[in-house]
Amino acid sequence: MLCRVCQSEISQFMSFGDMPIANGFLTDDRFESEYFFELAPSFCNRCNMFQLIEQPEPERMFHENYAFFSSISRYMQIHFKAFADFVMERVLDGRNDPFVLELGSNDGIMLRNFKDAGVRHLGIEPSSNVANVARSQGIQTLSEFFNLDLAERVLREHGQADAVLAANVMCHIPDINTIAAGIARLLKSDGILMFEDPYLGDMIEKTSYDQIYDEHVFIFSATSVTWSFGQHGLELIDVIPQITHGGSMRYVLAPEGSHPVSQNVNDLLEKEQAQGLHRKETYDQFRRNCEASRDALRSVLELLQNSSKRVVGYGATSKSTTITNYCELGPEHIEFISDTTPIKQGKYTPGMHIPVKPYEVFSRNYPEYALLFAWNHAQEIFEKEEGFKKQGGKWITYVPKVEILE
Ligand code: DWN
Ligand code: ZN
Repeated sequence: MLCRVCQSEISQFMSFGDMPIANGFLTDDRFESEYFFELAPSFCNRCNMFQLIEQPEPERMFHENYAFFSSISRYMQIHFKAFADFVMERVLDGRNDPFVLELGSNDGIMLRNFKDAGVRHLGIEPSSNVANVARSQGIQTLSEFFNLDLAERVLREHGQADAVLAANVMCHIPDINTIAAGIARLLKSDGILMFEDPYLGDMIEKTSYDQIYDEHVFIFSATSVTWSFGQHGLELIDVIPQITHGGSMRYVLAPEGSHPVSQNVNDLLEKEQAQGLHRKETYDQFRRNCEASRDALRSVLELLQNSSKRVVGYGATSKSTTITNYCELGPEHIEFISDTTPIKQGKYTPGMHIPVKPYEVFSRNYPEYALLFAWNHAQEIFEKEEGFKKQGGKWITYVPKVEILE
């Protein structure tokens, strides 16, 4: 297998085994024909990109029934308002009739802030159901996959972009060279590319291996972003850590030489060296950490199962598909998973087929334990689940370590 960035020979350093589509929540008549692939990560010694060996076809993951709606979290709405404000202040301020392009704009959670401010904008969102939500709110959205042809069309119809944005999107696109070339073509000579994604340093530090699933073909670091986008004349000029999704990084890039490079970039590159993100041994240790985490979580749930305790999952996240399948947790361990997303409710989780039920089923009859699959939203969830705790309910978490919270 060749690295998706630099075409060096790469091989997997571990396997999570056969995995279904992470967001492929399904009805029971689909169990027989469910699709599986081998989820196996790899690390390129040359360009330092952490990547999946195999990724299913994009159409299997992003389609008219895409199950994740960004606006489901109140905190994420606040986060994206702040992201948009940051772009308006740092990039758009003082520019004449600026144009903002967002890749993977989902239900318009970020672009709605530009729309409200009267800024020219366009979202590219291949999953048509979430794109339709954005359109219904007057947010300009095209429901297509981004590629060089589309970049040319956007250029013809809207002109060059002052800012190209992406949040939790860039790490989903396997053909990173085409994307980077397309963005380089679209950006004004003083334009800015900003994207944020789960950060490799956080994932390694916290053993949050549930960031690894079909959609996340890459887990970026400052080192790998410098390499991959540098090939296309885009320079990393700033990095800003984010607490979202359990530890993310916002990367700010610009046409080479057009902007000063912040000291933050060098500091983070040095930190990544010190953390050993370039060393094979780091990933061997990560594999051992994943195995230990899996064994610990299984033990806790088997113990609770043997003492007939009620355990319910909280948040049918994409991430939970990696956890339940890798740890082999099924309905015998987890009665159901509570989730507020209507399209997931009444269905079963991919692979392990745990029922997904509306939140009210959880709150009407609290279980003794709730396994927090949406651990990245812990603060928001703990705030609204005082009632569960008051009734003696206990949370089980597994990031950064498996524990029952007292
Ligand atoms: O990168 C991606 C991120 C941004 O979103 C995508 N590949 C897919 C998705 O990943 P995820 O499914 O792991 O994201 P979340 O935000 O951790 O999912 C939270 C899930 O939990 C949603 O299904 C909604 C649900 N939820 C809930 O039931 N009650 C969430 C909150 C905050 C709640 O209070
Ligand atoms: Zn490489």
